[in-house]
Amino acid sequence: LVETLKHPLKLVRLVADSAAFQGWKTVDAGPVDSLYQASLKTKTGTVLDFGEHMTGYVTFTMKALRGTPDAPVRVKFTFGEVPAELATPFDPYTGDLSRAWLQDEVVTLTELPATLTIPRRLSFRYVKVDLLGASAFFDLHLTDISCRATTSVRTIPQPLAATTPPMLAKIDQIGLTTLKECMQTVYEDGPKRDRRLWIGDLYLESLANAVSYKNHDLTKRCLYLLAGLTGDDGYLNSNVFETPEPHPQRGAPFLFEYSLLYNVALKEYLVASGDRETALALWPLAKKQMENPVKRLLPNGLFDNVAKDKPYWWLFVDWKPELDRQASMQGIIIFSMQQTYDLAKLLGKENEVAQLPGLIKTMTDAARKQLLNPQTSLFMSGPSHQISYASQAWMVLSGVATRAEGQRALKAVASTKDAVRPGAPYLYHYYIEALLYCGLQQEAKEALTTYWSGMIAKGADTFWEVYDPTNDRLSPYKFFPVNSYCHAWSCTPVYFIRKYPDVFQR
Ligand code: RAM
Repeated sequence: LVETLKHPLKLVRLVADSAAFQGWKTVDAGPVDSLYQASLKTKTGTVLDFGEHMTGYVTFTMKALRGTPDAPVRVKFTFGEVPAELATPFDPYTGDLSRAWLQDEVVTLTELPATLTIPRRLSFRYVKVDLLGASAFFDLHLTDISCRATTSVRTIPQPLAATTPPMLAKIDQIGLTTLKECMQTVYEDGPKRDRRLWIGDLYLESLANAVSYKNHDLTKRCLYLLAGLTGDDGYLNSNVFETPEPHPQRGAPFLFEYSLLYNVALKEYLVASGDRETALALWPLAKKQMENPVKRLLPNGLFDNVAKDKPYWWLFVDWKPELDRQASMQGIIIFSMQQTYDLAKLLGKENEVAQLPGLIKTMTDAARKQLLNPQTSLFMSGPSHQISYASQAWMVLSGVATRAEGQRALKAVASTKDAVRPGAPYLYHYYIEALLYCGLQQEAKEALTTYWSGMIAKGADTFWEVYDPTNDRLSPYKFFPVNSYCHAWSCTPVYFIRKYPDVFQR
């Protein structure tokens, strides 16, 4: 990891503002020295602004100002990626992920002066300092606070063409920061939460990395880490941890589509790096993942996304509880089979997956026959014939729709009033990719610009895990401060802008 020492740039004040993201903004509140020189008793609640998002270890120094320290001092530091994290009370906690993800750290100092490093790695731009306990017989002040920030990024990506629209250049820059912060010793999903390697996030991060930082070794490391932790059944775990020793999240449900997307990530890695040796070594694992789709293939050629009599598989697609996943899963499976077959061809291994072309045909024909509504040009999903962005995107990316049909479906969904919209940037990525795939270049550029510039307008300096333009407080975890505000899967404008310069750089 590369380490950089960072210091706060200024003090800020939190101001409630219904027009600001999640109801809170910051305004300047003076130089950092005005905190360092004053008694902390008069400054409790002060917020320091480091001016940019960082991931790393925080060290501070506290000293006596007057009198003799005769008692312990207790301080609370609250770290936030966005202002509302500092202003929203964490308790009573209503979220369904661990309360401990929230970055409030209480420290007791038994003697002064003291210099202390908070053991936990933190991810933040802002930090609030609250004095929780001090003696009436002496005064104290914070005299220094800094962050040893880490990342595995060592290169500076190529500049964009001078013709790039300024907003797209800005989106690219924030995307790069987001990616850099998530690139630690693995591709983390978010440096605040969950701080681990998920296949879906790895796939998108490695796409963006391949056209920017080009740290192919990190991609290779992650592919091997996942491979080495495969379950006894030979199928991939959706997410793994590196420390204290590499291990998967045992007992977590099998996330079916992530196991398939591993193959796509491996293929993309081979194409980007030319590292055949790794691709050949991991090929048997990719081949193995291709055993699963047929296990839930119905006689009518559709994937059984309900499979009541079979063990539970998590079908993710997007953070959107109401989304019917039948059509999306059909598309993801076909897409991953095509990509796996392409990988096989690159490695001269087609004969080992000779079943794939036939399966692709069966599943494609079934989708065309049963999911496409020729009257509306839209793909339907599930018993309620649900219309969603997810279904259209995946029917396009899988090649189920012809180019012309794809254009019609993606145009139609945008004007379908009750269509289920994307819930998170993860699905937005596939939606943009689908627009490009079927030749809607201008629409792709507009959709990308509108969505990601929406976050910038709301103050983002890294892109978020969840973003719904109509609901700032949306959270899949029932408590928005626990959302991740620097999230891997949100960095992919970097990939689009750099991969398709003719569309995005002029
Ligand atoms: C969440 C994380 C991660 C994602 C999984 C499915 O825990 O946001 O990025 O891959 O869900």
